[in-house]
Amino acid sequence: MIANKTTTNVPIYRLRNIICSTSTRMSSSDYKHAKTGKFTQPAPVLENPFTSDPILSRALKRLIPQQEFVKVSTDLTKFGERIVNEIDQLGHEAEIQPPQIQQFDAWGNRIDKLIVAPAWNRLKEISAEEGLISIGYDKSTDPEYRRLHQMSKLYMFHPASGLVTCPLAMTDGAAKTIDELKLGEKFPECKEAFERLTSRDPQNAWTSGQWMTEKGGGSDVGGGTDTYAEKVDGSNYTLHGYKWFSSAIDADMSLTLARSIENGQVQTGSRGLSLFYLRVRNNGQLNGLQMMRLKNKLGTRQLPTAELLLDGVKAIKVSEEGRGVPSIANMLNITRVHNAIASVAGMRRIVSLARDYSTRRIAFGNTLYKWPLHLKVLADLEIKTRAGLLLTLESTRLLGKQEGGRSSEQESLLLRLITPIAKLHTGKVCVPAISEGIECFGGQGYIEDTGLPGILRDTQVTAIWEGTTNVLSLDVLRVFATTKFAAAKAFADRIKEIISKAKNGDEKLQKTGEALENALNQLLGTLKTAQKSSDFPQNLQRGARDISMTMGNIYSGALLTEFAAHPDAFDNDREVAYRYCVNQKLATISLNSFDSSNDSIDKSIVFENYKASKL
Ligand code: MFK
Repeated sequence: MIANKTTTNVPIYRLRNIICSTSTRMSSSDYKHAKTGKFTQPAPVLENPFTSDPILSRALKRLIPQQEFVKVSTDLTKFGERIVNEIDQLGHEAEIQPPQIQQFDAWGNRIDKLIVAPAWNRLKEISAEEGLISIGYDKSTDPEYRRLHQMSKLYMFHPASGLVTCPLAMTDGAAKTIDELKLGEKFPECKEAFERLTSRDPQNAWTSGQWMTEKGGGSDVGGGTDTYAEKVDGSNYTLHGYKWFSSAIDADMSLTLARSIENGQVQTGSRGLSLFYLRVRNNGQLNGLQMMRLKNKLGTRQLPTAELLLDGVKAIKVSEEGRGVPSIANMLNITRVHNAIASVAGMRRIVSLARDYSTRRIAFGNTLYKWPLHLKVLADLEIKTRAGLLLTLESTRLLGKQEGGRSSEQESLLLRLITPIAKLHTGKVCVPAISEGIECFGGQGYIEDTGLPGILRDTQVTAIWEGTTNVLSLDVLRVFATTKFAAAKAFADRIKEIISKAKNGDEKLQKTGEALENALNQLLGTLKTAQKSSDFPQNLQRGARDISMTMGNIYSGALLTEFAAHPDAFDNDREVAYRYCVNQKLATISLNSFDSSNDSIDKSIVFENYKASKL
């Protein structure tokens, strides 16, 4: 605590307690320690990510029936110990031994040998053993709850996984696509693939790639895909093209998009794309592709991401002609949930380490956590992390309900809407939050071998991967349009249901509910007015991000409120919900968001002092 300012005359900006200013006797044996190096700092200690998480276990207990919960919680506790004692070290080893490609042998033969860290391979084996994909498809468990089990496990695993969670996301997405489109019934290759993608046997298990991105377009897939498919016979094709960002190229198979050539013609745009299944290797040899180079990335350096030349890849067309984008959307909607998990998991990791460090590090005569200024930063981070976790668990809950065949119409609409919102909101919030968390370690946060900078580097991608914030905001508008705003109504109904729970609570909870209600009214009112504008629906595009972020804020705040309104809630839960909803502006939307007269002003601001002749 800051010492009594009036009696000690310590200025307000000085943290040191006056007691520390007294002189201390030093013997020569004390200061000679300098020569033998007593200069160490306390390192933060990783705790079991399940048992040390303030809300995960309590949240799952409310979402999963008792009998299932006991099994899930036993598995997660055990897995948490394995993370601390084994997996985290492997993740670190994967980080410091990034992958390489050896393209030629000594004699000039093209070999394209991918070299990955032994730890990377071990982490993939552990993923299979632990059922990180298979849990989501395990027919012996209740389908409604297995996604909650799986995603909680991935949330714990992600920060320790050396980014093996990336291929796991794509593997899950591929399994889901095969399952959803019943590809196993049509193609024996896909039946085998599904069994292997969801296998717990490391010797048998496969991972999948998701090759969508080309030089012409990461976001604009329809406009930018220049991979062509030449028919061999039936559904068999050869693919010719160049994939610009292909994550985890040590995959066994991939799903990809290409344009079929029919009578020497191809159809341009999104409607010309079909979905193809391919094996990366046939009989140990690369299947008509070359690894051109590994990407030199800001982060995720553990992950072998490459440019691939597809030069006669044997592939099977698994979608109807021209239905590639809606088919691969099955994959996207799963990998986007994984992406949200990764964003929140990164936040949880840094908050957990910063919390521990604050009990060990002494500065200005006190352990860090005793300084209110530091504690407040940690509390703010903790609140954001809880909000992100609940939002992600909500999308997981809804996914489980749908897969279990128990979704109401409202819940199906909500799932479609919350998937892009959870992805974009957590992806956007986690970067500054993790940056703040890094700062909690002072200079040590900037030192590579503490392992801390990697957390920040690896998180920046979650705002970009699987669709940038703007692309995901446009997906929210796509959901509005395709459901004729029924999804927006489902959202409003869900929030109102939570607000009514808050109204029955104590004074703090009531105020929290009022803040939510005000924000919801502002969102709905603004949307309604925007719909009456003569340039509707084009005007919505300008405000897409404000709409999506506002919805993310409101949904997160509502979920914290619902958590706090539960009969078993703690005082802290009510305080957290209150602070999230009352102490910040949830609705960042206004009519200004949609006003197209701002376009020319934006342009003028952005391009001031720029070579105007270029525009
Ligand atoms: C640890 C975490 C790891 C995370 C994963 C790591 C791996 C990362 C690897 C990658 O980053 S892979 C690259 C990811 N790329 C993207 O996410 C692409 C981003 N761009 C988009 O999402 C665009 O919005 C999109 C390509 C989908 C736009 O395509 P279109 O064809 O211009 O959209 P259009 O015409 O609106 O929709 C075509 C059809 O698809 C429509 O169906 P119908 O034809 O039946 O009407 C849409 O309704 C449907 N659709 C589009 N998005 C959908 C969807 N359906 C369901 N869900 C969606 N999300």
